[in-house]
Amino acid sequence: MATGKVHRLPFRGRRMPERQGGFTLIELAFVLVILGILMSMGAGLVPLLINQNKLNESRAIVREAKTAVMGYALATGRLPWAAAGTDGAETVSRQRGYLPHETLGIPGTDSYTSPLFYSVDPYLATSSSTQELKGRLAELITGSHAPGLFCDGTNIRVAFVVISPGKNLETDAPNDDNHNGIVSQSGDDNRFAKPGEPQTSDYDDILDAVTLTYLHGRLE
Ligand SMILES: [Ca+2]
Ligand SMILES: [Ca+2]
Repeated sequence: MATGKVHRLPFRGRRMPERQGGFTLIELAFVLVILGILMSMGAGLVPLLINQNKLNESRAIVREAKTAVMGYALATGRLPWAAAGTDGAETVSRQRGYLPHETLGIPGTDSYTSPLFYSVDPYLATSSSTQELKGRLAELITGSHAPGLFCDGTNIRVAFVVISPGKNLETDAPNDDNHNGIVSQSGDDNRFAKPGEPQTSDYDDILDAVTLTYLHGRLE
């Protein structure tokens, strides 16, 4: 009996450290499977994060362009016309086209390197003082002068809109009515999407606008 105990103790003493210090093949396989799952989840997240980042960046660019147009109105007493070309030079009498970024002194492209687009109510591009601009806004608000620019059908009367074509690199309906991928003077009308319209497979434009009442409230 005594010799049996003597033999067992050293045997246990040898095996215990081996089991604590290493992994079995099953444990290793399990860890590798978990790692594989985590890595595939991470790889799937990267494009999603890049997409979201680009979307947020273009939203910020559009918002900054809107602020620059507001600044232009406060400084000059009128809104700029749209630009006929991507150089961004304001083109007199052009209601729809590219953002007049050169006139505003800001970049004219979004995070996808597409040009930004712009449309203005023409009645607000020919005033010559902030007082006159405010008076014209009041006329458009009361309807004594017919408004010339709308969002969400004709529900929202706006002073101007700024648009990024978004991820598909083309402006979508209702911003682009003739489906040529851009907002232009002919072929497109004065009705645009509601600001912040949800992104879908058919519509991924990023549009921001300033309403008549908001701009009226900002003027002295
Ligand atoms: Ca339209
Ligand atoms: Ca688009």
